[in-house]
Amino acid sequence: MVTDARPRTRGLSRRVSNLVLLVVVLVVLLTGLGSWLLPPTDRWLVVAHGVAGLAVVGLVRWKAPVVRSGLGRARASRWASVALAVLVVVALVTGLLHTGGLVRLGPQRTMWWHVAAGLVLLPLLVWHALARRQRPRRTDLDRRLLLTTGGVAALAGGAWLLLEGGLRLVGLPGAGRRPTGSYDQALPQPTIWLFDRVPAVDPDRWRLTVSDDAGRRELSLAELTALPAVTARVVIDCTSGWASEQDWTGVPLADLVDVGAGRSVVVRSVTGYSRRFAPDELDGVLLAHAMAGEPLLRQLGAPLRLVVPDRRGFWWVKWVDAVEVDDRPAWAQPAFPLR
Ligand SMILES: Nc1nc2c(c(=O)[nH]1)N[C@H]1C(S)=C(S)[C@@H](COP(=O)(O)O)O[C@H]1N2
Ligand SMILES: [Mo]
Repeated sequence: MVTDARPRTRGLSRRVSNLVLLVVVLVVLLTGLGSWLLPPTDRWLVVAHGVAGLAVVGLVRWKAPVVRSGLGRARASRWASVALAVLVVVALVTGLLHTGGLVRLGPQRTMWWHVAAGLVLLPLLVWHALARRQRPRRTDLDRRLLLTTGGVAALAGGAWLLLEGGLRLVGLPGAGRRPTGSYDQALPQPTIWLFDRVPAVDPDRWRLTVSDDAGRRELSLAELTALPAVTARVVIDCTSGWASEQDWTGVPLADLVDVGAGRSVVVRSVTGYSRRFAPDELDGVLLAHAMAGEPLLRQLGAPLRLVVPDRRGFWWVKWVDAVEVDDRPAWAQPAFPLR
């Protein structure tokens, strides 16, 4: 055995541990946001998010001395670093509380605070990483780094298993959450993505405008509900941590428009909120006018909303009043709605 190849100290230099922490926090942010882009049956990015989050908890021990000496220096910008640290703690604590089963925290859902902390800390993190830049060196990638980060990853994975097992053992509600981490609710929770508003729609004057190669036509609510309808049991799973399985009744979107190959269909709300779909993404997509056999409630999208199996709630456009086919590709839209 080559004894002198063994690391002399177990820890890493401050510079390297700062870099490792930065990478892990970036992984946490990317897996969190990335999981919103996957079907709600996919678990792996959510698991990776949890494991990476627990790794951050483990890395606090390394960071503590760095924080201590940083606080000692009278830099004005240290308060921005303190704010970053507070936001990281808020994100970790709310993540754990949600995982345990505390779905509401004050005026908002626990997941709302978790996401808000994550989004606000992102620009602070970028600033912090640039202002306190630590240059990586090629020689950083040595055996010690590999062993230490491997150890941290293994510990974080173990902590994740303990946490999940503990939830089941104690019988906390978190044991029954969906692959996305969402909690089942008897009814969909009226949810606004960012800045949208519940509009006032008069169902008598409302029209659905459909435009594709066949031209442009308008349908009244009576005409729409007279079309052959499908009823399907589909789960809506919102990124704010709730889900609800319902029977939705509506007209298959693919029955209403003809989306040729290489084109896409944009589904617009009265409010301006919209989502775009490729022709091969229309399987099971409904323009629903009823839920549980009753016309939609105003806040849940009346008179017409989208039902999108396999997509998170933000794809389920509410208060739809236009469906348009054009030549743009389906990816010609922001990954997430901006309103
Ligand atoms: N026009 C519009 N549609 C929208 C939203 C919105 O803010 N505006 N929010 C989306 C989000 S984030 C979710 S989870 C679902 C929530 O549907 P619900 O309010 O019926 O529960 O609607 C989606 N459709
Ligand atoms: Mo949502």
